[in-house]
Amino acid sequence: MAVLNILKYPDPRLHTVARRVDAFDDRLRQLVQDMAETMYAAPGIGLAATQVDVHERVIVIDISEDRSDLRVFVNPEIVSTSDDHVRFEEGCLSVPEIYETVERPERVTVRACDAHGKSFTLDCEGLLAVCIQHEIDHLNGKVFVQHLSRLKQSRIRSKLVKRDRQAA
Ligand code: GNR
Ligand code: NI
Repeated sequence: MAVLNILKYPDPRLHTVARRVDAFDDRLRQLVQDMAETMYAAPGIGLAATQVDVHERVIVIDISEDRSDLRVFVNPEIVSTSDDHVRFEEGCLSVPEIYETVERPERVTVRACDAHGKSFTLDCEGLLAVCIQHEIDHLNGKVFVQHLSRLKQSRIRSKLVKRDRQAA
């Protein structure tokens, strides 16, 4: 088990499009374990492999109060989305201490595999729907700030670069 390093925006590696997983082996299950440990340590409610510089289509999510409901999504696909949209204030472990409102479909149906390659379909709404869409964006190389105006993106980028310089 290991807590992995999380890439921080504007790291260009966050814009890599992840490949599909084709081997449901022990290496994949170790990655899932390490991602779960990293998410719980952060702490966060979700983590995409992209954020730990592994460019494979793997997501972990736990939105439960007591952190006891780990969900694993390998090769997730959104198979349908609601016409209704909702606005939600999002944050991201790769964009520390920045919170901005993003509008997304209110409900999505996701098809994915678990860590053993067994496929399942899940109807998501509320926080789970927000989180799974945020994580699938990461796998497609998209960070949530890319849903904001160019001006807001450049302000966030400057703030994080400046903060990073001061930390160094
Ligand atoms: O921990 C997280 N919280 C969160 C809050 C609102 C909307 C999305 C999220 S996901 C985030 C963890 C993360 O960065 N996942 O990629
Ligand atoms: Ni994120």
